[in-house]
Amino acid sequence: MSQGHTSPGRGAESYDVVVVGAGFAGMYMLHRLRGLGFSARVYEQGSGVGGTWYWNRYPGARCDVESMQYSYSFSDELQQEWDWSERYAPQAEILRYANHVADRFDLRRDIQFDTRIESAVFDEVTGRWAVTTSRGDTVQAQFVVLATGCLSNARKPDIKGLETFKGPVYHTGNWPHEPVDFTGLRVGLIGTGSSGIQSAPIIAEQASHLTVFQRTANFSVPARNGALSDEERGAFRNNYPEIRRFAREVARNGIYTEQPDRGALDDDEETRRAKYAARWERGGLTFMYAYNNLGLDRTANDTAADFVRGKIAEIVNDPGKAKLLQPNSHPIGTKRICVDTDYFATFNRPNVALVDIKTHPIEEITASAVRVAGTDHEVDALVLATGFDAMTGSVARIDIRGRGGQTLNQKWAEGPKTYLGLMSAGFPNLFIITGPGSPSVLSNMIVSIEQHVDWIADALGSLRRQGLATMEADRDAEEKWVAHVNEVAAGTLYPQANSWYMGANVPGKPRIFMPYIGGVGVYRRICDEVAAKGYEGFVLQRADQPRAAAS
Ligand code: N01
Repeated sequence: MSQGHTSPGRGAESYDVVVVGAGFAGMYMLHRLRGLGFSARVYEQGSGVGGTWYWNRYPGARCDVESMQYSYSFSDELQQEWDWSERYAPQAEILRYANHVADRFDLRRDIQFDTRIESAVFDEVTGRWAVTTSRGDTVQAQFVVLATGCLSNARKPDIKGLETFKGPVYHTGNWPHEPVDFTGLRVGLIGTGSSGIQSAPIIAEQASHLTVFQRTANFSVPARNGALSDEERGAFRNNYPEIRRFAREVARNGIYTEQPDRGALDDDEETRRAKYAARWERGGLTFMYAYNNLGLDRTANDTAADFVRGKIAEIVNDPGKAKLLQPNSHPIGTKRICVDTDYFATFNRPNVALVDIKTHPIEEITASAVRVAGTDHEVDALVLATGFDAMTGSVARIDIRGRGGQTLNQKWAEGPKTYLGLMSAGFPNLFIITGPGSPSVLSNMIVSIEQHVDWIADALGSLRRQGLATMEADRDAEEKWVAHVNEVAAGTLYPQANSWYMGANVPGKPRIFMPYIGGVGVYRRICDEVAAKGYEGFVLQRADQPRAAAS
């Protein structure tokens, strides 16, 4: 393996590693690779770092994991010096943090911005990848790491007439970089997932009128956001070693919080309500950690769902609107639970309307209105909070060709297949960070990102020490892992929801539960054991060995 950049010059660059994406995953991957002396180049389609936080600038965008935990742990100096202002930092602050990290670790000199990766083709003779960019350059690399993000491919809905709308149309996942002013405008908002639920209250304050078009009512709990005090920051900073250890090794979802030791049906009604009420008051995602069987047992789940439905009825004055806002189509938590500030109360405002598009789907969008059940809802601007082609969408946009010219899209036509979510058989030296088959979107993403980056960095270092040239998932190991991922998911309530975890939000996408639901601690132990056993389930080869495909 070469060290340092080699052969500069247009069209002739060659690196040890090409990293695709300069979000939190790509930035940390670059930092680790540099530390190991690998030459690396990061390509980023945006004009700056930050990935999802670079694109998702919609009003009200903030993280739903507390910032003291949604932050890198790899540098103690970094986590001690950065001051988060609020419990859940707003998007602009998270983006400032990403830029601070890029500057502090001098990352920018190896990142090429405004450049998409169009294709990556594996050459079985040389054992290297040819990676082509949107600028027409082709670079060579021994390894490719996809740090493309799980929720990066914003999806416009296929609604008749959308292109005929005369006003501006915004997508929450691809928001303009200039401020958008809705003052005096009638705004239509389509979509009531996390993005719609975060943005509705802010848009309602600004616009003259907001119409929310709801297909599926969603469960949401209050964020209880607020300024962080020095004491609160200190409580984390002074205990970071234990908090980070717990998040990595014990918590299922990578978040430090008390773990429930009993099921919902082990308590009587009164105790249960008190526990839910306490969690509701505290706010945040960990509402679902009131009991340990809410994701497993429908009767237990119903108790939490009923509690939230009751809260919606308490908050929303109009009983008709309240009923429409109460989710009934899926167990609570099986679609990503939302965390909001005043979402349900927004429907008490006189300038906010709710339109049910489940019973009567949108017929069409005209030049100035959204037509539902024969009624034209006149709007001046449209906000699409319609989500993403999640987990596989960004990977699918790259033409990736492995052994025998097979494309990754062909291989994944029936659903993504990976070993540990890290590699896919037939695609040597191609790694995916937080890919399908790993805990990924079911966890605090930064915990999972750091785990994957460290594992990949260690693997590359190990290959180099042993003089090995390629690493590839074994097909048997991959099949067993895919079966295990499905089996664990089938034991939960998650597959009951039409969620983006299942690919259900994209017409024609195979319905497979994509992330690994076994928990980040369990998953980390599996990955560590695999590495300790000499990368069991992976085929490792020297450059001079015959390049037989993995069994
Ligand atoms: O997207 P979504 P999102 N016609 O897919 C509706 C993370 N995130 O951007 O449910 C009409 O959840 C769709 O309806 P339905 C977080 O992990 C985090 O909101 O398919 N409606 C749904 O209501 C989150 O889960 C944060 O019936 C259509 C909505 O659009 C993930 O990103 C903030 C439609 C899409 O909801 C995605 O969230 C934001 C159509 N044709 C996002 N197509 C935080 O950290 C779709 N919909 C807080």
